[in-house]
Amino acid sequence: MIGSINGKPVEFSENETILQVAKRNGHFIPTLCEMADLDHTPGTCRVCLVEIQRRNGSGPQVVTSCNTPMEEGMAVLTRTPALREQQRLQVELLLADHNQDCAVCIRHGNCELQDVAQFVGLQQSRYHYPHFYEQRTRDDSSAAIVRDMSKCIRCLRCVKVCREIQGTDALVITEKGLATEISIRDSLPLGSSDCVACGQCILVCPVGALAERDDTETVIDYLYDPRIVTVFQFAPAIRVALGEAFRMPPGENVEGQIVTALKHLGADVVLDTNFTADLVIMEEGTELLHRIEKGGTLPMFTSCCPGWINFAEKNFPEILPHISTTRSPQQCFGSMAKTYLAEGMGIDPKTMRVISIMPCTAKKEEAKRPEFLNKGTPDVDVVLTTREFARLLEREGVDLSTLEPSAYDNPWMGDYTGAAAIFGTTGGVMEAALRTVHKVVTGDELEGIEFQPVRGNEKVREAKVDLQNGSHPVKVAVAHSLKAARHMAEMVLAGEAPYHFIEIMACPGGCMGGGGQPRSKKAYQASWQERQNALYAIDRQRSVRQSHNNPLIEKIYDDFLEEPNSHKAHDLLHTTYRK
Ligand code: HC0
Ligand code: SF4
Repeated sequence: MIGSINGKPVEFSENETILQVAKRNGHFIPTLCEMADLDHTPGTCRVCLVEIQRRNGSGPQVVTSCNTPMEEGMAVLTRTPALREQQRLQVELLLADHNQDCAVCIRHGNCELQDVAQFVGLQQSRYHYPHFYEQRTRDDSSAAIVRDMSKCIRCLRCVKVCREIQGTDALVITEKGLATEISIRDSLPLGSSDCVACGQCILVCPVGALAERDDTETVIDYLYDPRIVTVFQFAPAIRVALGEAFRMPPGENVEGQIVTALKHLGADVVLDTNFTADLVIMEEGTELLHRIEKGGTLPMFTSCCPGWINFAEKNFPEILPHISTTRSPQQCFGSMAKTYLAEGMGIDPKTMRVISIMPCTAKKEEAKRPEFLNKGTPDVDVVLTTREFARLLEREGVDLSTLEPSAYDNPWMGDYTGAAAIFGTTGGVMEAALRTVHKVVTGDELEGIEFQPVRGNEKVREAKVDLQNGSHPVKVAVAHSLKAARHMAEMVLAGEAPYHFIEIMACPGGCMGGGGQPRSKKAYQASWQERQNALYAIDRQRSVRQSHNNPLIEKIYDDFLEEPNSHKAHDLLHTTYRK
């Protein structure tokens, strides 16, 4: 089919919207509520206006391009004086009941409403009615996420993600017209609602209405205090995403630059969550084999994703015995730092502050769980998301893209294997575990190392691992997104899940798609593929690719933990769940 945009012929297929055709042909139309890869075109922001003339001569007519289909012979104009005037007025109306505290907003400089205000050339905001937005909710009851409805433009993207991707459905639309607000189901505060703190809604929020709780100030306090020894860890998925916040190509591995940047900020010790990912494989793999051999509760679920743990505790308490008792790598790092590392380096744990950089908002809540307090002190003192870390670096004048990489300066918890690196993608924890379980059961390394059947991006994947002697064929499944997790949990409870081991990651894509990662203005899952490719590339480049072959893992068991699942390991590396 053929039409025209701005006088240029365009080809299109049936059911394509004007916006889709325009984008494909390089005609820019500003949008605020639309999000293509979420299939979200509510038409509520009314910024994507275009002028159309139909083949039958009707028009000109102004329509929203995101939800108007392109038609045979249709002539579309995206830039006319009348349109500019209407778009400008529309943006002014959006700003009229919007809290305009832009200079102190967490989204300052990265806000899509600021972008459209620039696009329409707004030089002053003629209408501003604080009494409309001042009555709206500001909810900071969650340890992970702050909701400020005085900034909400009611694009409904968050409702869509929470309902259709996560199946959590914690957010609802209340009231009508000017009073419309995104609220929490059953009028609960966010912190005590069905919300699991996954942060996926933040990734799609175009403004500062949904954001991570900002803990950068606490980290700066620690860095500036000479009495405090700061120990930093950063997660597998950080190194392949942080560069995006500094205009580097998606998927660029900036691990060495992160070490340099942290040293520049005055960090005392910089180590890697990947080390404790290897440790988790030893503990979780051993636990799985014990459950299989001794008739324990099966299938066993992975336990490292705190969004999943929150979800299971809130929705499926009967399933908690199925979840591995092994703490997440973040928490194992915290407890090892304040015992093993403190002892080894001669640091008083009372003066030590463990600071995590995580792609995840739920990790902030995880660190505050009472189970992870040791004599009232948390094992992990503060968690920054990738976005907060980028802001911290900007505040301190550090441009990551200009730094030379450096190596870890500490022999204790800084080396890791390829198995640990892939924890950051869906399927990675499972693949890492299978590499080790295979060796433990058969005495041989998994042939070819890589286990392709658990790779990919389908929401649920399953595989069978032949452990050669045939006595332990292990059936596994991988699920990502909470909608897929719900499906798995229901299957297990119905006795219909023929698996031994199930990996669950709350965020689509796993941690690389975490709710704390740099967000894109263009798409919900913009640089997934590049991040995932980069994690697999790191794995291929490591000289050691199985957790059990990490010499520092052998050392920590020899010197400190005795053996996987020992009493000491249970005290320091395992946990319980809340019914
Ligand atoms: Fe993940 Fe993790 S892999 S949850 O996705 O297991 O956040 O990157 O740090 O803890 O290692 C997140 C990422 C981690 C943990 C690890 C696990
Ligand atoms: Fe829903 Fe996750 Fe946002 Fe909570 S954090 S409201 S569960 S999308």
